[in-house]
Amino acid sequence: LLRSDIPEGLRRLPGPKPLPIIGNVLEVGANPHLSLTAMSERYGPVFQIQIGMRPVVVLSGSETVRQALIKQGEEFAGRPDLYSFRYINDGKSLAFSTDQAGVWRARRKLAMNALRSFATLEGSSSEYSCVLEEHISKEGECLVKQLSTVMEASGSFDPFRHIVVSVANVICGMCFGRRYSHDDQELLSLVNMSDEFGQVVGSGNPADFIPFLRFLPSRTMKTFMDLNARFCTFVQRIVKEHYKSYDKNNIRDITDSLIDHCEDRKLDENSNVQVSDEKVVGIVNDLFGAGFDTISTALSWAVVYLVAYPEIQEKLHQELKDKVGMERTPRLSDKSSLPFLEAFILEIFRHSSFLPFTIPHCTTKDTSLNGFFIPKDTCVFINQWQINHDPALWKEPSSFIPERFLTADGTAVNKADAEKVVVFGMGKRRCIGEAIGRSEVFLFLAILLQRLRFHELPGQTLDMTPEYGLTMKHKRCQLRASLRVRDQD
Ligand code: HEM
Ligand code: HJJ
Repeated sequence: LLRSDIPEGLRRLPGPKPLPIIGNVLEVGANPHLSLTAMSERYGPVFQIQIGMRPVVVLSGSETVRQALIKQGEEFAGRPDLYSFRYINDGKSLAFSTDQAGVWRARRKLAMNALRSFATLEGSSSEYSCVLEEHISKEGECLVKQLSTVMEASGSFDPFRHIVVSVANVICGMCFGRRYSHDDQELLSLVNMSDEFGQVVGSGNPADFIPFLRFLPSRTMKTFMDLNARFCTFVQRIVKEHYKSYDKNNIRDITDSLIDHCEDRKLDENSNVQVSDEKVVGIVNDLFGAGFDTISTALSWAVVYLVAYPEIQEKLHQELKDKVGMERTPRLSDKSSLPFLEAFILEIFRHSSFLPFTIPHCTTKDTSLNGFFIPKDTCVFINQWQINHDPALWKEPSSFIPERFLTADGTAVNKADAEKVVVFGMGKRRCIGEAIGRSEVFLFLAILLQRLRFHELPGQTLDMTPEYGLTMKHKRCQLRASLRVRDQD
């Protein structure tokens, strides 16, 4: 961009000097959340890097991100056309495609309504406040059994491997009206590859920006493409079965409700169809993918933190024992009486920042931020990790201290502090699964903490270094758990 192209009164974006062809790829490196946070200290909350030949604007700082995504929401609500996004859901993903504003808005509304109505639906008995609670409760109980069975048989377990199946079953219940066994090979082959999914889709993957890299053989890229193909085949088969048994008077799950929306539209002579049936029913791919990947990552981190901080684990169990007791399963309505658990979850979101960047955004028109000019169609990275570790917002940001979220008397979570944590994005593109995500993390954890005590394997040290990606995961590990028996400490 020439200086003369910048409108009067606006400044040119600061940032490191790019090398020819590769731009700043070397400085961004393998951990963009760390390198781009360091750059924000040098260049400020709005700066520009170049990945390959393409400029990317990086936003940090709570105020700047709020200004862009909320106050100037419309201008920052686009998605860039990135190479890897074309393979997700056949290029028809709700979250990753470059749908125009009208199409994206219509699909997002459908997805939100479907999620809301199938989470809050009445459960099968009065024991449960809603089907979401029923699914989590049953899968949570089943996970406790599964972990103790594996402990007896093998003496240790990989927490992610089992958590991901339980979490996938909750979203499968709502989306498809069915669940899978912990040994179902088809489901396992889908949900056990989310590391590769996240690595390819994570902000700053050079292959998204530098075309010649696409021709180099890459195992991760191949796994990513295979995974997306299998994902589509898996969902399409379920959708076909739903079309066959679809009954307008008995809408069983989210898939049925999306099919129903398409059928209704066909009967309506005035309907002005702008979104294809495929794009409507394809929403379920995103719900399923987002529904298992994010929550299983959060819970798996939670278990690793419990093992790393045994005194916190005991305090959490004690809180459950005091407030819920050992005689019944915890419920969603117990949340307000378990402030330490809520603080622990917030601190996991903040400290791990396992979603370091949102999905990349893109400007929808020429705009400006903090006095800097940003042209239309510029790719924008939002650094959530930086906000969650900003010394201007947090005391000792690198220490894991759940108590930082409690009020002085320790009986409640401080709402203002809770709201400073950013993991669901903000504004027009913010997560639509936030309520479900928070409920699942809370209730699964409450059930696990009530019934199990997690330990490290003797002689093994935990590696808590995250592996960079859309969702950052800890390295796979082996842990142990023992059942907590009633009336024992
Ligand atoms: C988008 C976080 C759970 C569905 C997002 C974004 C973030 C996020 C950071 C991107 C926002 C942006 O681009 O600015 C999380 C976290 C979760 C979680 C931390 C759990 C702890 C879920 C669940 C669902 C879901 C359970 C659905 C069942 C979506 C969808 C989008 C999205 C569809 C795309 C929205 C759009 O592009 O308009 N989420 N999410 N998420 N999330 Fe979540
Ligand atoms: C997936 C893991 C997948 C999709 C979508 C279509 C909608 C994580 C953040 C937001 C959620 C955004 C969405 C993710 C959907 C996954 C995820 C995987 C296949 C998919 C920021 O994610 O292993 O496979 O197909």
